Amino acid sequence: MISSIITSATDSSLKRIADKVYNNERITEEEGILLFEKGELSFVGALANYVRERLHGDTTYFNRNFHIEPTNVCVFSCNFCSYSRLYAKREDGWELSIEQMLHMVKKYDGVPVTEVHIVGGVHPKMDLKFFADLLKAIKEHRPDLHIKAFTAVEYDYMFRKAKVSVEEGLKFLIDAGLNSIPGGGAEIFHPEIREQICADKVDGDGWLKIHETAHQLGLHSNATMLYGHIEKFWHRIDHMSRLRNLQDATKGFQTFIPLKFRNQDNDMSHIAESTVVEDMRMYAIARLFMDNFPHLKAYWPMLGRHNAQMTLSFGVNDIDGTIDDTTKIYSMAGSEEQTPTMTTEQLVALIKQAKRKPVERDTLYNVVKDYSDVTVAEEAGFSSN
Ligand code: V47
Ligand code: SF4
Repeated sequence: MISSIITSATDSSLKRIADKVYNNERITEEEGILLFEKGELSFVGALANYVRERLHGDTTYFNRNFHIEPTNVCVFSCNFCSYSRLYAKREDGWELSIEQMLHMVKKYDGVPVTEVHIVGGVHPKMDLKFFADLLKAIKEHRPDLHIKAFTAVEYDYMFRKAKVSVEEGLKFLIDAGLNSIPGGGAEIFHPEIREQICADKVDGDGWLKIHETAHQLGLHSNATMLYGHIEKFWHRIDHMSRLRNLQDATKGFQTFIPLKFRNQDNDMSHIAESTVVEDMRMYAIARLFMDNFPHLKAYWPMLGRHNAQMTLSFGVNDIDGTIDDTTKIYSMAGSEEQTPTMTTEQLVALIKQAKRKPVERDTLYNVVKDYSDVTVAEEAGFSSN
């Protein structure tokens, strides 16, 4: 199969890239850009699928988690954000107390979730101590629950406000119960784009520094990239290259998550969304370029479950979790997933329909349960209509 992909490439540079992928050699930034410019979906898709199967076979991970979004009030004003309400005019804003958030955690008592994902707007009154108290309260109630919390944007603001270094701040939160860091806030690192879409929050170097420090302290983290708006292909490669370089140094990243820009109700609504073909090419090229990232995730609440299912043939080996409708960030940005809920049975059915092997993982990719031989009840299964 792979040899026919290599020989099918008519362009000699593309053939050279296919050879490199086959021989497990790293592709350069120039080659990454060439893939975006010239690599047809069938070509990059087949190569990415080859890499995916070399790394993971048919295994497709998901996890059982739920989200807490402490607030949608935010001091920043990212142009692509449909979710935040400016601190200055807090109409429609919500601000949850520690008691309210603990109540959300308690709703999962007896439910076998393994992770809580906490992320929200940047509220000036929710400070380092508030969040440390929140983590402590959650751990006290449910010590085994993995807390994946706060983006580098939230950390940058809360640490600067508390006048502590990144290292001091992270250590403080680790002591309170923090277990890992999600990948949000990365957007596009290159200043040429960042200044146009999210000028006032932490810059690319600051984002990378926070993840580097977290890795040095023994935490794992994820990385995202917001694509499909005003960026050019080379900005995507620049972004992925910075992540790939940091990963060479720390090996602390687990998963790369390309996030498709959604254009509803934000200041970039005039920009058309990327096509499904472009989305699949994005995933495939990410799989080929990010050779030191063990996992590639499609976040189904944002992409839609049918397209997420398709990504499993284009390099993706993880489709996140059975999250319930506690996350608003994508429904507010125009995702077709207005109430993003999938039961474990539906997720398993979705993965099996794509002829892959569903495996429940915890946040650190330890296997919780292999669902290969579990028969999914038809009426609970995933409908492809
Ligand atoms: O950083 C905001 C994105 C991110 C829009 O680490 C938008 O496991 C598309 O990072 N269109 C936050 N995207 C969410 C996030 C995440 C999600 C799931 C799993 C993990 C993980 C991390 O949401 C933001 C931003 O890039 N976002 N607005 C929009 N209109
Ligand atoms: Fe605030 Fe995050 Fe929205 Fe930017 S993307 S405005 S930092 S909530």
